[in-house]
Amino acid sequence: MRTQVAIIGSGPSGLLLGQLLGNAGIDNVILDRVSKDYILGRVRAGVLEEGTVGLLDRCGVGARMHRQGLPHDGFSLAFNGRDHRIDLHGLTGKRVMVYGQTELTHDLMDHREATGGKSIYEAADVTPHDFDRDNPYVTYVQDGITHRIDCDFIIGCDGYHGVSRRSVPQAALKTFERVYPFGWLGLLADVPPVSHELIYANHERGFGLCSMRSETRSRYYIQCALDEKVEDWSDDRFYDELRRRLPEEHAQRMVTGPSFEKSIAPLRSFVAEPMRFGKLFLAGDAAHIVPPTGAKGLNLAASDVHYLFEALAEHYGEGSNAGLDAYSAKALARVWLAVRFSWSMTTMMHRFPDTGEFGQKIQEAELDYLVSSTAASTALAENYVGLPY
Ligand code: RFL
Ligand code: PHB
Repeated sequence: MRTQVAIIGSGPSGLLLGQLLGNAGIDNVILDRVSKDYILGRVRAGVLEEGTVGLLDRCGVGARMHRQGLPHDGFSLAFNGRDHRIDLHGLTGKRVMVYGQTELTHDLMDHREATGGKSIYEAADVTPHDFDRDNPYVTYVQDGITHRIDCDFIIGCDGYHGVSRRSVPQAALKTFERVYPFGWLGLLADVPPVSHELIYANHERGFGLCSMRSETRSRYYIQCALDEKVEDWSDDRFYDELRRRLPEEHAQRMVTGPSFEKSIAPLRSFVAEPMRFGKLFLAGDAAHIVPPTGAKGLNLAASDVHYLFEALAEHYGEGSNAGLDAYSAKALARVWLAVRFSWSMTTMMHRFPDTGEFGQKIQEAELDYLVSSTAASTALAENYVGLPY
């Protein structure tokens, strides 16, 4: 088989890029090692920046998001028994959209199928070859047979554990990493959210987050130790712990009900530089990971895809490689701003092993300053709604 662009990974980055390329008449194939249903079973991001919303509209897949998504004009920071609203719209003129990654992925998969895009699921041993030469290709195994796809470019959209980044010679790659000494235990339940906006809570027992997927579905998280087992957390134990970390007014109002998903995610900051090796380009989690506290992971994947699509369109449309040559530096500049923001939100909101009483007071003072200074609130809001690209 031959295509112009072979995309490894059918998560949000791969699907978004595939759709933009397809709409522009650039032939592409998406390969994923797991099935569509498996991908749609993962519960992940929930907050989309305006840039991400715009990109989905540009792809032609925004209709259901605009019908069912929840535009949010603000969120709350809770600490010291009270909560304080950050007026995103008032401070920046922008808002965010609460719409689950699962739904967004569903919309992109449906649209790809409807527009005749080629996707190969359950492809084993996907391997990029010869991306340092003129004629790269990808091989994969299906039903015991090895297949080959010749292409102009290979795009690694295969997440943190994917094969693309690992195929690059170690000496050509510099990585930066911070592993946090805790995780997030998340729960999904069909109960009305405790508040109509998100609440990020700092508490001496640890961080808590009240998010949602709709007006009837809540997504809640609590900071937990890395060695915790999901099986040890009954729904009741989870809700009790979350309530203890919230201001009284919210704790009392919380409606509880049986969960249908519960999982623990570790927290990490990670960046691999550069994001291009000859004819192989990395995008999204394949190149960088941020802790979810800033709600930036999926949104960074979208900005990478924006830069890469523009560069590929310029290559095929005008025969210029300027965009492709600039891709890594351009994407990394925005990546590092989001890495900094996610790290700083994580540091300010979580209980670390050495936080202690002094650290707790410092966090509360920082939060106090953030919510009482318009300059500080604006800086927070500007980062949260997404820096321009
Ligand atoms: P994905 O979604 O991981 O998709 C990668 C795809 O590649 C496939 N793959 C392979 N295919 C072929 N061969 C191989 N060897 C392969 N290895 C892997 C996988 O099967 C998969 O289908 O990466 P992508 O597309 O770059 O998207 C990134 C986002 O998924 C991620 O950044 C976000 O989910 C992060 N994130 C959040 N981001 C936000 O912007 N806002 C949020 O509110 C937010 N909340 C979150 C989050 C991530 C979380 N977890 C669980 C990590 C909350 C959580 C709890
Ligand atoms: C979510 O709804 O899953 C979510 C929202 C905000 C975050 C992280 C996760 O910062």
